[in-house]
Amino acid sequence: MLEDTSFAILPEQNDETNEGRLIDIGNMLAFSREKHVFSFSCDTGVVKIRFYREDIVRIVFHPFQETSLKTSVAVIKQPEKVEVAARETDEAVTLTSAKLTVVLQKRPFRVFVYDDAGRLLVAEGKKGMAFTHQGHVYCYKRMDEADHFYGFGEKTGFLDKRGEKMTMWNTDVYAPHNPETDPLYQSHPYFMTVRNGQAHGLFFDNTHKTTFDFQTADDEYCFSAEGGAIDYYILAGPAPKDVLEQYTDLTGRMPIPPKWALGYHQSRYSYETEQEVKELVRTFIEKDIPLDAVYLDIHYMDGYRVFTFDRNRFPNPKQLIQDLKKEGIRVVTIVDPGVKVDPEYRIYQEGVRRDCFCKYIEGDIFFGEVWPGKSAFPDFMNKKVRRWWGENHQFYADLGIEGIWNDMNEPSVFNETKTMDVTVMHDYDGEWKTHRELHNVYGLMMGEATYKGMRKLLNGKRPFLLTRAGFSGIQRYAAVWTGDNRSFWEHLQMSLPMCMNLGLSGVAFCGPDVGGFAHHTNGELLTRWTQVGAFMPYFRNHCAIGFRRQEPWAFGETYERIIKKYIQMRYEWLPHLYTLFAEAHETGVPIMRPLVFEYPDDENTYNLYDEFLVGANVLIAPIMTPSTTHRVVYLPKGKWVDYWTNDVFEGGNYHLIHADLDTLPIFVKQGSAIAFGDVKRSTDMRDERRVIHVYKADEGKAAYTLYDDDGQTFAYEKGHYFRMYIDMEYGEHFIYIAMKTEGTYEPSWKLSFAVHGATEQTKVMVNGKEQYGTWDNERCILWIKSE
Ligand code: MIG
Repeated sequence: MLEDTSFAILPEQNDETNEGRLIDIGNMLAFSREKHVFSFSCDTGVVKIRFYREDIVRIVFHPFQETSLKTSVAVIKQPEKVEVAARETDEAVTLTSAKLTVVLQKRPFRVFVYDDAGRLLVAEGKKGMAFTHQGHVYCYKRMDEADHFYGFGEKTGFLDKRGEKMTMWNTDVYAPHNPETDPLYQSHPYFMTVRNGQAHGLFFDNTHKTTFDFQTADDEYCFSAEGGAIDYYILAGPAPKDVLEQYTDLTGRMPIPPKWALGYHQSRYSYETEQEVKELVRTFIEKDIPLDAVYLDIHYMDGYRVFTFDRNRFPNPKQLIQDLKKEGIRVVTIVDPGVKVDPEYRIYQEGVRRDCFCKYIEGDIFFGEVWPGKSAFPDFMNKKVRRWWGENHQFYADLGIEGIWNDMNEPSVFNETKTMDVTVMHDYDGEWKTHRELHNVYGLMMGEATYKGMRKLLNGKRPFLLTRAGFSGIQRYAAVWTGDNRSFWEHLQMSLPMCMNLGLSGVAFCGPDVGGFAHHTNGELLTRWTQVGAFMPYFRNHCAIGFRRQEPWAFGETYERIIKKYIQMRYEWLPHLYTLFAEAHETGVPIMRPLVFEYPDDENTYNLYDEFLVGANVLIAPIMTPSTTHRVVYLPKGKWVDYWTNDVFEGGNYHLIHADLDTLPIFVKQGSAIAFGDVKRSTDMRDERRVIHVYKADEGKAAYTLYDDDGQTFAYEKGHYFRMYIDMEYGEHFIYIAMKTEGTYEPSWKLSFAVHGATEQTKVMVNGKEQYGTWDNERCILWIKSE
């Protein structure tokens, strides 16, 4: 027993003050400038500051080694050359760019950041930067009474994270996902502060386990890490969309996904045989329910060996995949990182021979139990390994597969710590780093390996990648689904703030398992969940082994009819959604937005978690409790049109709304427009029409931009796309529409307009020519053909 040895009187055992004693950074002793880098020597080390843009400044302090300006793999931006004026007084050094002013107080060293209007964005007080001798680093900031906090990636709970304490450490949590369940699969050490209608951002670029504490004190918050440097960026805002643009300039944006990735996807753990998949697809076709992808979970593999097919269960995968593709349906296969230890298995052999697996410092491969049994884990931190892994996807590409699903990539290991030993080493392109430091980016780098590999293999076609784990920057490679939720109403409710905060963290393409993964769903829950899912960026129904089936028809005709209607609506709304995906690709803004994103002046929106916006002007207020046909909807300022009835509601108010089981409450902002396409069985089917639904106001101007392209290649990167700028001008009795197009892509569809809020007499001019529409008396829509 340890107690019986000298261990019992070891100094650390008895020194309670040693653990966690905070050491302040101390005073500034000297300041120097070398071109774009400003250095401040302090009592305990050197702080370096560099502007990345006029509106982005980076601050770094390493208490234990030379302060380096190397970034983590999250950051892809090179700093720009920014004009910065430096001024020194007895008390402080001031650095000023066109957009930001950073004041470095000397005694003690404290950081203050102001925007160009002189507003104090970030301030330090009693505490600033600090550390412990155990290697933990801390950064304290003042918390204003008016501060509200968003982002942090994938977290349970409500929208506003004020009052919360959150940890970033990618973790496989099968159950439960409760309000206090933290962390989950993703780490995004980033947040946005909204204060009195203005926003700024903070990105803490540290891959260790980090903690964000808005709970311990009322007037200060703290972000901290178990190792590494205090290395953070202040993003000036001032609007939420500016913060997103700044943050995704640093960490990257989503490529435009293939259109099929935006359709309805059906999954189950697992569709176990070729026969089962065929029957599934046949049912979708017979019932005329749209479908773009079927997922193959772990049963498709031979003994859970990645890059194999079980030939008993799937005798002819190539044929199957071809046949499905003829129907416009893709197959997405799961790929986990764990490689089965089996000397006769090519991937394992290659991995060992080429030195691709994570190892202990002494050279022994790390083995862990996962689905295949004892397994080794590729070291994705290494470029050669990433290339090797990527190239192996030839196996899938040859079968006609264009979509890959990365699971268990936290990495999850069946042991007490749930992951790889933190002392395992990574060969970070020649530098040795422990898993303790790089754990949180394992999934991100697996994503890079997979995405880049598939992109090469698909000869110009866009791959689709879905991932469970990730870190800041994961949006560059993958869509994110929120892991193992359950078939509870509470989990439907939770999926809204979770996905909205993911969106505010740069992950525009995300969604939960519709219907719930574990536990038994029911018809009503599946129906309500499908209604919401149809308007979330990623739309997949997925269910765990051993639980009640939850395909659209699983609960009888009444539910099936409604579920089908909403899946069809997804396809009708696709042109609008696709336009929003293109916007996210270009500017980093989310597709699914909390109301605070568009209305940061309106405090009613600050913790509004049970409604969301699709783009700027469509508001979704789902029913998320059982046996419920009414709810309160908050509409922000402006006039809002009920999508179903065309009734107009005054914003800045709460309204009691009635919604039967087959109604998802949807409101469209008066004055705005939405592009619709045809209901199709798959996104592969030809587009015949585009209808721009215009929600006419009595006065004013508005604009809508419609984006389109071939939906499957990267030609859009070279200007082969279609963009139409539509300007609307409204008067009581008229509407003027002007259009301009851009890009070389010529769509196959014909354009028309549907004007809501008009009368038969409303005068319509399109590009200066008067149009004579058809009046639809029943729906109160004026239909206008264009050209
Ligand atoms: O521990 O592959 O989150 O979607 O169906 C279970 C089987 C492993 C976890 C994923 C889930 C998937 C399941 N996987």
